[in-house]
Amino acid sequence: MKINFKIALFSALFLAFAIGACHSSKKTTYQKDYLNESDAARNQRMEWWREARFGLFIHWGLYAVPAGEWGEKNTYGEWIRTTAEIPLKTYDGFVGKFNPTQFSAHDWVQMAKNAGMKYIVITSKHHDGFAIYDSKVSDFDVMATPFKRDILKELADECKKEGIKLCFYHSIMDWHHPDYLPRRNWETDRSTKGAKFDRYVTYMKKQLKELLTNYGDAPHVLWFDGEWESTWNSEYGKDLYNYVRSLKPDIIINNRVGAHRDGMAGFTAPGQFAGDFGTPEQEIPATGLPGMDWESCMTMNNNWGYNKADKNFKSTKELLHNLTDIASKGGNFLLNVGPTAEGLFPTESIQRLKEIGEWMKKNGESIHGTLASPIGSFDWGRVTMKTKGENTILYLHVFNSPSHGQIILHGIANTPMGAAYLAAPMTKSPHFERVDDAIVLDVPTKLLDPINTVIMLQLKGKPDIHMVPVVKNKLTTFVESMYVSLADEGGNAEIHYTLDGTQPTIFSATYLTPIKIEETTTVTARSFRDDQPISGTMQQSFWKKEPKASTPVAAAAPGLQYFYFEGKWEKLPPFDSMKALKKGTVTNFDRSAKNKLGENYGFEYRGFIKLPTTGIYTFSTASDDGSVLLIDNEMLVDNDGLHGTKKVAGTLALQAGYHEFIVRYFNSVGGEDLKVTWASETMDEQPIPDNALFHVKAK
Ligand code: H79
Repeated sequence: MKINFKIALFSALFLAFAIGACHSSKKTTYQKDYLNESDAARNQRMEWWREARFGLFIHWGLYAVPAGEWGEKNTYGEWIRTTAEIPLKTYDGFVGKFNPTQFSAHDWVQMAKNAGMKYIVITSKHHDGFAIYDSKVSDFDVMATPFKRDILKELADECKKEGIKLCFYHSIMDWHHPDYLPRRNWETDRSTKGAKFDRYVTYMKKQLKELLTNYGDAPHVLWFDGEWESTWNSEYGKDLYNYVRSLKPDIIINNRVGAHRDGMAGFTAPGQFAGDFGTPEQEIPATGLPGMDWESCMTMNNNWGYNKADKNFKSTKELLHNLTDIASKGGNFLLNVGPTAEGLFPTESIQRLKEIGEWMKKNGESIHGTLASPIGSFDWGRVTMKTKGENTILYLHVFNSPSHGQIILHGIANTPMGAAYLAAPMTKSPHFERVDDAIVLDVPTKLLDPINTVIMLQLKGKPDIHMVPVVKNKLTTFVESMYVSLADEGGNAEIHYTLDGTQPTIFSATYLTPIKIEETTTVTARSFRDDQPISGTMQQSFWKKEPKASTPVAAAAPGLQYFYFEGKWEKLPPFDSMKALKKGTVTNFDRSAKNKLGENYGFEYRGFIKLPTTGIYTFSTASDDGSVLLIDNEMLVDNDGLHGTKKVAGTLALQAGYHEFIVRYFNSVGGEDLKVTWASETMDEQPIPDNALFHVKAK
């Protein structure tokens, strides 16, 4: 809510100068470039967050009033303003209806704390632009509702008391502020005349300053979102990062402050400004990412905001397995609750938080403050790790009893000192012994905990772990022959291998130089030291492929044919059966025929690609939004759908000469991008050059 007291203005200005920053949105200089930080300083700043491993996300705002229902449909969530295309004036009507009299900061914080969560991230402002706190620079805030209580203030006080770190989610995208651009394309009643994006950025910074100065030691994290629209860029992102840290140097900021997130996978494209941690959304990365901080956020049901009809809740078991999977890969889990307009958590969410808490009370030690598994993931479950003084603890999270009732942990050189059930230390401990490079534990078929039984395995000394030999080759196919390169990443070991699928022993061939193969072959390899195996066994097949025949082309002319289309699509329509608005030839993947706005259009490029040699070729498209690439009328790269810049590659064996070649691409709104590359055994990945692209002139 806005107040125009001169004093407030004066003190805001004074503060701005005192910290050496002003509200101008670009080219601000700060006393320090917070992006230039020593590893030690960064590690110290990230310490509590890395130890926490588990937090509560809360999506709460005006969208709780319609509770997911509008007109005929009841599948909406926090996006309802846009997905149901509700005009601004109508949406503003929810302000008078937001009166969550049953809200209790005490109850909310207790539920998070009892679930074993260490922090809470709540929406100070979501995309709809509504502030759930007392904002002096906006009338679209909680003080304009009948409730008139500063929700963040109450939560900040309660969290402080309970030792929970309160954090704020703040949307960059804003569907309410007149200066925010672009408008939604269905929104015809809000003129963009006079709108200035820079003025919006200044406004956003003023709100952030309120959030960073009025809530005691909160917020501990700023969680940005809605950064993917064409108006946001890295320059704004870096400036915002420095601005926030100049006001609160120890704060942690997510990667969505920048402009190069790789879609829902949530990581920032390499080489780009990436904030402090990656943010996979509704997904968990396949493996950990050494040296990277990340946090997977996830809903309990389908929606982030409250939807009264949405009963598609994940089970407590699934949620706990997600938490464990994420911890085993070195990430944090941010689990969401969407409270009602009365101020209550949905009963299903309360139930799940309670059950998670029951498990965490007994097993939380295997999650909090742990490190990623040093030995990967298993069919039977996951592993987390802690160092304790000079020694190491592996937490074996058993989801299913392993086949043959045994857990086999290959490649561990440390002496096992003890094993016990974490939740039931008095229960008879599982038997363990060393067999060659492995520690083998006997696990009963009936597990103590049907969700996740944690076995604590103590090892003597720091982790001394030797993973299986690594195959260095990118490709597993070849045409004539190939050289297979192996490496022992642990060092100080000898690799022995076989080419007939049998287990290598010390009498098998010793790996010295890359292995030449001329037929489809399975390579099996293991590391040995002092004639003893010290790793598990690696097995990889390499396939000999028949190259696709090329096509003779009589009158090849340089360049590709292009066909241009317009329409609103969520994935590629069948361009080959549609009438093109424009067509012609281009030397490469030129898009100058597109409309001025650069929105809702598509191209099909058609012709031949000429390959210099016979071999294995890899083609890729990196596009925002969707694209596909076809060779000889077969789909090789399927990169379709609405997404930020995303790269997909495909590999196949091809004869030298001409091959039919098609690339299709479309952009809806927001970022536009299309890059097409090729690579072969003898050629590094690069954009396909003009002189490889041809078409046959239509007669
Ligand atoms: O607040 C919750 C959601 O409302 C919000 N993020 C979570 C934490 C959210 N906003 N949008 N989405 C989720 C889905 C949007 C996906 C897309 Fe995109 C936006 C597809 C294309 C543009 C993100 C950016 C994925 C690719 C680029």
